[in-house]
Amino acid sequence: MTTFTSIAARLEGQAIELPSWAFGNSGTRFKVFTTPGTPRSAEEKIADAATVNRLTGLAPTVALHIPWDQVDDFAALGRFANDHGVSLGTVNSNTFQDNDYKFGSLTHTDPVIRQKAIDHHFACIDIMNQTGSRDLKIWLADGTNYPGQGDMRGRQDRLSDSLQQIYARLSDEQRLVLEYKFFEPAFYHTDVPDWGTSYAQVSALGDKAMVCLDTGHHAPGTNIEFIVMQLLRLGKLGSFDFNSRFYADDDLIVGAADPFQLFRILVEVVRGGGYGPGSPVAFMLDQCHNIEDKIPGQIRSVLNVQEMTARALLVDTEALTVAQEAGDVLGANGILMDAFYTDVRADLGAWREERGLPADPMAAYAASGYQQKIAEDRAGGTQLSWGA
Ligand code: AOS
Ligand code: ZN
Ligand code: ZN
Repeated sequence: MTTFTSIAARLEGQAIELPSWAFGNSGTRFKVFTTPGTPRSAEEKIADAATVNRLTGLAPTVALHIPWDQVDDFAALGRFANDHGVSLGTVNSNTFQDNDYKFGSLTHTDPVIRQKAIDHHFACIDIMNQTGSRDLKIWLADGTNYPGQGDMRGRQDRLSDSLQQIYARLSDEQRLVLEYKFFEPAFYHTDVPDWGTSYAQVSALGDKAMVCLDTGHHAPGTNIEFIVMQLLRLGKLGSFDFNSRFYADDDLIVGAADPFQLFRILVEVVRGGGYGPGSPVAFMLDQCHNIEDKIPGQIRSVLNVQEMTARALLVDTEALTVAQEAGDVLGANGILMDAFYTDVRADLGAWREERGLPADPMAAYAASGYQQKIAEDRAGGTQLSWGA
């Protein structure tokens, strides 16, 4: 029997990076709704992220997106973050919002446009040098819409060359994580559609290049925990973009659509050494809050990850191994399900209080008056949106 008391210490130090863009307005191609108090600057996004961390103790870093978070002085932005009790984390590049990239970026046939995309990543690395960030995250919108539109092999070769040039700029302390996605905005093929392609590309680069797994970037029904297992086995799982989805890349609150899937993923993370001190796996959120308030949306998200991590740690691994090796199908399944069905919320509330955190961070946020204050204070100016 594994009890909450026996796993409590392992919850210490859990860190889930927040995406700066989660605090801006977002929506679909049909409508972007605005919310009172939405940040008008990178600093205001960081202040909101710091609020999530203050109430949960789970989110010590904020991911930047360039150029959405472009500022004159990134070192000063880093100090601003530190003053608010957080630090700047992963730098996300953007080669999907410029007209030049209509037919590709790091894969483009035109050497001038491809160089522009490479240079953008060099600029991101310069920013990382100022912020002290470890990870450069690359997600590409590159792909085609129609069979025959592009030479998939040539595009893969150019991607490889572009990534090599970017990789060569990294310091020994920095990493490149390459995210895959099987569709959207390209609909026939994308140039990094799956973990295998990302794995092949980053393996050719070297030890500092890893795969980023976004939980919303797979075909429905994909066994994501198998991919987690395999990448950990191969030593190439660098980071997660956590979110949840019902249909496509919905970017909903992690654990909202399918808590059991989140549990299964975290079981494999723990099993494969992807959790705890020294693990190379960075936990990040990649979400948008289109209709719900953004700060409590992020609080709920990190709490969901924490809760499911606790349940994953509760799996009685010794008993599970015995059942597996004995061919006890239902026994083994039952051991896993016992952990999944364990309600850890009261124990986690007490665990937080012991650490000077509110037992219920959602309630604490609602009672804090922060939402009303930002709604009043942030009158005037232009609210930021995903993509701005
Ligand atoms: C896009 O679908 C990817 O999930 C990206 O990681 C991310 O959402 C985008 O770069 C916005 O930051
Ligand atoms: Zn993502
Ligand atoms: Zn996505």
